[in-house]
Amino acid sequence: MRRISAILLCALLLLPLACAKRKPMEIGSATEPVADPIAIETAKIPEPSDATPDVTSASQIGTTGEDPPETPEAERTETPQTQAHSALPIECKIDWEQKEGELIRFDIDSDGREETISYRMDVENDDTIILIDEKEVLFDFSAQLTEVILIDLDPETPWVNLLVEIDFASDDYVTTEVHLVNGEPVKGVRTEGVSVDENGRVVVYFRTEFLGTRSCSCTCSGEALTPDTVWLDCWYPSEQEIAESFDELVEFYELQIAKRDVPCTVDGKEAKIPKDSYVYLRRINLQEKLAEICTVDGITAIIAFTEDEESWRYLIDGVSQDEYFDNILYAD
Ligand SMILES: [Ca+2]
Ligand SMILES: [Ca+2]
Repeated sequence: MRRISAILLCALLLLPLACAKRKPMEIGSATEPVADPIAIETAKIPEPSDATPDVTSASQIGTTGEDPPETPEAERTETPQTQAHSALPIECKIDWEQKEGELIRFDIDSDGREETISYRMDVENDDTIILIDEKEVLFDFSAQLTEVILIDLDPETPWVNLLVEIDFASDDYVTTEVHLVNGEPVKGVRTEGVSVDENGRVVVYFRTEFLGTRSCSCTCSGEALTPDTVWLDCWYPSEQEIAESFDELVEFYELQIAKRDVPCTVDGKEAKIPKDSYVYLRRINLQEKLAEICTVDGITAIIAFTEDEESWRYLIDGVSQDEYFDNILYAD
């Protein structure tokens, strides 16, 4: 069951006050519906020692460990121009049993007036529409809105950013950056699925077909969501998991088996991964087409690969990776 949740982190928009990291906080869930999605359950947040706790829009979404009283509608919209709200962000996951409508209120362009961010589905045209007040941002493909994250990607710009994540197929997430300039929504970069890590950094997910269909990720910076490194982290089993669940890891295609010696480099020197080695992908560099793999025996090796443009499969030394490894699972 999908849930609605929120994360408050900080970085001040309007005053050069110190930042205070905000813990993820629960807005509510489908099993525990809340009457008002804005009335957010709060989390314990350490107050910055040199900053005055804000009492404006951010605090209406939730600040300290005490549950805030419901804020009357009139008060919510009368946000002072001089507010010093902590620039969030809020992570708002969409529950598909949730009614369409208002997601959140926040002054996303820092003009002192809160915008209402909502969404609706255009069933006839199979569109998803985000509304910032009454201004429509159209996502014109068959899709399901799954998440909206408000985050200040660039403190130099006066606006905060909406990261609108849509699942346009089954678990094929596309995220579009949206912000507001002079009252008009502007669409920015489009990328794959994103999340915010515990340090408030945006993590973008990628899919690779090296050693099977795998998800990998890296942190990104700025409004262009520029990857912080060309090496993408992949999920891989821990030594403990390998020791305790070896057979399962093989059964579920999380370890591949070398069918023959595999050319590679180890510590910068030419080497070969021996036939019958069990390996896993740890990191991948899609720009330079390098894969860092480990054997369960603890050897770390770099494999250079190319991509066959016709089959979209990866080649090692000109030969399909399937000729080198067994137990590779692809997913469409
Ligand atoms: Ca505003
Ligand atoms: Ca900004």
